[in-house]
Amino acid sequence: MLPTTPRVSKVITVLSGGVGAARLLRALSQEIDPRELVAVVNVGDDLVLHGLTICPDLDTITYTLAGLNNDELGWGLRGETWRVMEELDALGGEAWFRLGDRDLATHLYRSQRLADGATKTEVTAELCARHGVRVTLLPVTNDAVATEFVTDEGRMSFQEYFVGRRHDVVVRAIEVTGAAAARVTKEATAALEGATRLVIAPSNPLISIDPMLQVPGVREVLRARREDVVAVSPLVAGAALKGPADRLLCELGHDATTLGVVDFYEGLVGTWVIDEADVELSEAITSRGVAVEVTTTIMADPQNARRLAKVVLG
Ligand code: FO1
Repeated sequence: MLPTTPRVSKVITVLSGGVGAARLLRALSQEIDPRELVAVVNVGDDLVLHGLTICPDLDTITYTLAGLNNDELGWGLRGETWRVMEELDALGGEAWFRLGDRDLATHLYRSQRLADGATKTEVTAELCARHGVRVTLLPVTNDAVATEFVTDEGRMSFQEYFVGRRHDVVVRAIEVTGAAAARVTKEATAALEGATRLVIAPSNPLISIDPMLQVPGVREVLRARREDVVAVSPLVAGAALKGPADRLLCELGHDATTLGVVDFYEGLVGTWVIDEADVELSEAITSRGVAVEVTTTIMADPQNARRLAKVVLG
């Protein structure tokens, strides 16, 4: 099943990582026809484990839009059971990256379809269709891309750092292997070039959005369409709501504030949406020639999420 460009006149394309993007997409899909929404999704966190291809960001968004997400964990399916992991642990297998019994079906399905010759784009469309997700989800590339960390304790894969070490190790550099040679898919290119508005989700700039910007062609489209690009800051008063964005920004020499994120995306964004807690940064941001909208960016409360969606949609 090939994903088709949505048959609607307006398309909003959202560059997306995991949880923050999933929540924003859910709120946006309550404001507009979900068929008008496309998520171009990071694949730098993807891994092969037990011979299975696992795509955490694609799955987090799919499960969230299908209403099946596990809110407590922030990943995986709600009402999950862990019998396979318990057995695997008892066998002395690799059970540190926990795959729930039901979640495993997604990875089995994807891995078999990939082995059959389907692309990640096609498999994503199939999984979305099965779950009744009407937002179009597009992996940025079908090629292998892996975000890796150069740390004080050696080089680590994404999930070794993120889950294995709970992102509690000093990072010296982030490298996205395969990105320079990866080809952005034709579907993602069409979604980026044809959208009426491009949105950068409040995902981690360094490990969710930048791996996509490193795929040749993506950054260039954003730069050319800067006036149509709206970005939501992932930081509130200098802190990330989830994950290590603030810590990583600091460790890699950026300012761990919304202003630091604005500078990180220099030349790519026309309008910034920032949290009320950061209102005092508005002047500094506009002085960089960028428009600013101030609202609540914390989406835990559905009312706030919808308010944010309205601001993003302008
Ligand atoms: N995150 C964890 O903190 N621990 C896990 O065991 C874990 C398993 C897991 C399985 C499937 C999946 O799609 C995601 C999973 N995550 C887990 C989340 C994931 O590692 C990260 O949150 C993302 O990669 C960061 O966006």
